[in-house]
Amino acid sequence: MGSLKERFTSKAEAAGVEIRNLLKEHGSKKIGEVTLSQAYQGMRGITGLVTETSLLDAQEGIRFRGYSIPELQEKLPKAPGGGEPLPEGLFFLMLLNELPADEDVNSITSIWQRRSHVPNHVFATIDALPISAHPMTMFVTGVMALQTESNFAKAYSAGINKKDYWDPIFDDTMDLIGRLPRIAAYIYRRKYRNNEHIQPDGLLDWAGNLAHMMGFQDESFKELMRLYMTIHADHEGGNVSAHTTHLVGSALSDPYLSYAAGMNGLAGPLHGLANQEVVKWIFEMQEQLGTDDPDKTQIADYVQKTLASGKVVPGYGHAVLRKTDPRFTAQMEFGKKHMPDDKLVNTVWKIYETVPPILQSLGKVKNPWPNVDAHSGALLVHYGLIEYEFYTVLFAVSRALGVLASLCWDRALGFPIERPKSVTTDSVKLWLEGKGEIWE
Ligand code: CMX
Repeated sequence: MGSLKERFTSKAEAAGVEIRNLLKEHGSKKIGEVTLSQAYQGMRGITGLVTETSLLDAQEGIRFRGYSIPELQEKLPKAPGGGEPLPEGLFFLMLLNELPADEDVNSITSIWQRRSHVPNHVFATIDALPISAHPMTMFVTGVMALQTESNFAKAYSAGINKKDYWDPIFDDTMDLIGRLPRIAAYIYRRKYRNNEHIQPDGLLDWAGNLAHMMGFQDESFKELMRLYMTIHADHEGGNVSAHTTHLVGSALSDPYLSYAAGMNGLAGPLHGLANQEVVKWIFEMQEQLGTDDPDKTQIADYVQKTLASGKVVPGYGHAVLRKTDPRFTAQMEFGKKHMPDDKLVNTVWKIYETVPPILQSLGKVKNPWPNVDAHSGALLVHYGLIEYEFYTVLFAVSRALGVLASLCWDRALGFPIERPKSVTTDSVKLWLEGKGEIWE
């Protein structure tokens, strides 16, 4: 069997040989062309990255190492008596490309438990921020303070051989993931619960413990956290948070620095902050309409007002997906099972029936369907987690699983520093006039 680390290194060595051979034989084959519009408009559709942990299909949605979300819900180990997958299992799958057995998942739970200690200076650093600071600001500040613990940074400074980089990167990954629930819960309790903190429960799984330390003891909330932490973990490599973590890591910045950089990207409203924006937008709608149970005509009017004021409808649209996000559907199923009569959850479902035709009618929105963020907040509100500014922190804790598993692969496969070519508009104009190549 071997330890997780031994199993990872033997998989990575084999994959490294396979990739070297593949590149020897096919390295000069073209996988696409780049248009001028793509260079100016967000590099949409350019295939230029390798990310092993998951792959996004525009029609079907995300697959983690080939498995869809419903398949993961069926195949990954669950907590005793639970029905949702344990995120430990997804991490194992992303890291090793293998479905875990129960004992694999239990072993990861205990590794993360053992490595969950957060030094006091991290809490002191968070405490130095005003209570009004956004939870994501506190979160990345906490992660940055934790960087003092990086094994990789110390090993690099001591002169580690480049073929061994992956080893302390792997250790940092396990340490950091183990510590994140503590940091997230600390921020929640500091900002919203009078600074009254709850110690971890050594018998709980990673997501269950996060719920517990935040103060949510309801078993179905713990189930929600297991599902939430699983479905938000990864969305292939090109999204802002994954790409940033990978890019910064390519400079051999350690996992703390790389992950914090990625999470600064997640904190943008067009990316992970959209989950808070959705609930804020619905609360504002309720206030303006004077009802917590708006009908579809009222919702349609409110959507038109949002668009007329030059804002996006949060939770809708995607740069790659072209159908309803299966992460939205998984949360909808959870809602139907656990809270079918919840008014806010029902409003989210009415919005789902109302928004797509309106966005479609604009003629420019490429994907009028809901993404993951359209649903997540309403489920949290149901359990009393109404402080929507905190939601992106939960997304960030989950996203660590995917981006850090990928970072382990990046270093194990020896990927070089990332450095695409950029051009200036003057150089483009000269090229269009036939006066030189665009890359000169
Ligand atoms: N509401 C209103 N307009 C929208 C829209 C929405 N939900 N989604 C896209 N559009 C608009 C764009 O703003 C753009 O308008 P302009 O040409 O006037 O600039 C036009 O439609 C074309 O955009 P697109 O090609 O369909 O979408 P992009 O790939 O550029 O952007 C995304 C994708 C997600 C940023 C965009 O759909 C959006 O802003 N959605 C709302 C925010 C959101 O939910 N983000 C979370 C995404 C998931 C995640 O990362 O967590």
